[in-house]
Amino acid sequence: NGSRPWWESAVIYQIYPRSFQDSNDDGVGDLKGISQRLPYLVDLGVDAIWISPIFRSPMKDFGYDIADYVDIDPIFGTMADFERLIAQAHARGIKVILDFVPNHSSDQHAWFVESRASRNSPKRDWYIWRDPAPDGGPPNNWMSDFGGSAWQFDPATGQYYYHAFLNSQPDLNWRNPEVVAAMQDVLRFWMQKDVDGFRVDVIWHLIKDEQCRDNPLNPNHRDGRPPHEALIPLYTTDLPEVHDVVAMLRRTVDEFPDRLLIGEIYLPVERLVAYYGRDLGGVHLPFNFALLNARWDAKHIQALITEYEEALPKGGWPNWVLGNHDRPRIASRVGRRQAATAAMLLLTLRGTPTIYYGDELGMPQVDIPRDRVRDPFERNVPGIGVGRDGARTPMQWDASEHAGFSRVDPWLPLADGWRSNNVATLREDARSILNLYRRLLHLRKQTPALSVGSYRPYVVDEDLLAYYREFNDSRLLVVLNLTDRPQALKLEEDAHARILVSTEAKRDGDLIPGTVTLTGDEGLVIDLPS
Ligand code: TEU
Repeated sequence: NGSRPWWESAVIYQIYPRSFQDSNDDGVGDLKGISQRLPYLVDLGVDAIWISPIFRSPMKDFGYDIADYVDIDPIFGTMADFERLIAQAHARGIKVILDFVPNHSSDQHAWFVESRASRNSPKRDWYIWRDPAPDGGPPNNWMSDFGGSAWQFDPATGQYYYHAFLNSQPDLNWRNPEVVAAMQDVLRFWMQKDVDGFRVDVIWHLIKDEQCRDNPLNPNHRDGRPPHEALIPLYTTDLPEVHDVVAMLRRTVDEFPDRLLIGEIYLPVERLVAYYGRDLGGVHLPFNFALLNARWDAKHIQALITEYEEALPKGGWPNWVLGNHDRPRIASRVGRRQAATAAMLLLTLRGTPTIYYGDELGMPQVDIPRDRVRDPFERNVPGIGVGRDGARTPMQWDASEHAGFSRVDPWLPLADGWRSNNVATLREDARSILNLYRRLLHLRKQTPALSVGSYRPYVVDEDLLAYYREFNDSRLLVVLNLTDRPQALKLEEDAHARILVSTEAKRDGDLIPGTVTLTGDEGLVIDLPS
């Protein structure tokens, strides 16, 4: 697919760096550890890694609170370690995508230290400062995603500053051209080091209402209700002007060849697709989170796929995710048996898939003991669903002490079952979910119909999810049984079709007469005669 950009046929793999591989026995993953595991990623068959933040940070939000955008935090290693990692990844044909967090910095960033020093500081307007309300309280009713008011009073200068997340994550003022210019230079700094792209954190938050008007949708802001009960914030996300900023970020990335821009955007699909931008001048891939909260039901998922495919702008390239470091793991959302069928869904839908590390092992969501909780989100807003730590437990490499992740007690506990559920053990089991990921990833590499082919639903009935993937004269039919009961499927053609991949490997290569039956929770990729 020479004419296509690399990221259309690529499979991206999200690495949470603290939890992937510890190489210096401090219980926390690091860059050298990722380098050590590149052979695993090549064997698995992924094309790119997206690494969550590795920059200098007080780690109040584990790296999403950045104190220096152009330096590596010592807990992950040195800039030399990073330069070695990117050279070794490129030598193995793996692209490297970094996490860009432009919406807010750490309160320990030199920019904020200077901004808060005085009302007349040259950097005062790099952040969002407002006078107290007449009653001395916060300027308005905006809420933080981590609970409570989004305004922090600063006694030294008698004003409040806005923070969409922790009060140690002050929001930058993206209406200020100096902020824009400084952040463009951050992108150039990393692209000059051959970084292949960026996943932009909370890109839909970048522009806030300048009048700081109260959010009428949530008049009881001071009752401290969790943000998730609050309605979509009216004045702090998805403002029309944000698309000008997105287009500017894209122009900056386009100064370098073949670089990818991914946007983290939690919005309904009709607002999500606006981030492809006018004339596709926005982000290449606005993350599609539709499957994060999906019910495991064929009709529902078919509706999500149809809604998304129909909403895409002409030429907009789709993408899908099953999980990330902020959401409960897929294996616990749909159940371990269905996790294999979910993997086949992710890796056979049209568009670029992003695998969350550990999901290829079917790692479960872990219920972290209260005394081991690390995530501020869990602590600040207890009882909101499940905390995020449970989806960030150490990667399980083998059955040795600490699962081969570290030689000391890791920063978070290992998931239950790690002694049998790890790379070394599953790699030896032809029917394991790890080998299903591997077989599908390698099938994608040799089957354009799967990686860049077209999508067309094969409407059968409501318990089977079935769709065509076609490219030139290659025609595949993907059939997923989302129920735990056997289901039969009559193929349109009577001619012989062949099973390329089944979720349990036991039927790979079988010829199908004309009707195929699927056991409960089974998935098949079928090669149809052209
Ligand atoms: O998350 C953005 C986001 O939507 C969060 O508000 C999410 O809803 C929250 O984590 C609760 O699930 C990004 C990062 O992915 C997240 O890890 C950071 O904590 C957050 O931004 C602030 O940078």
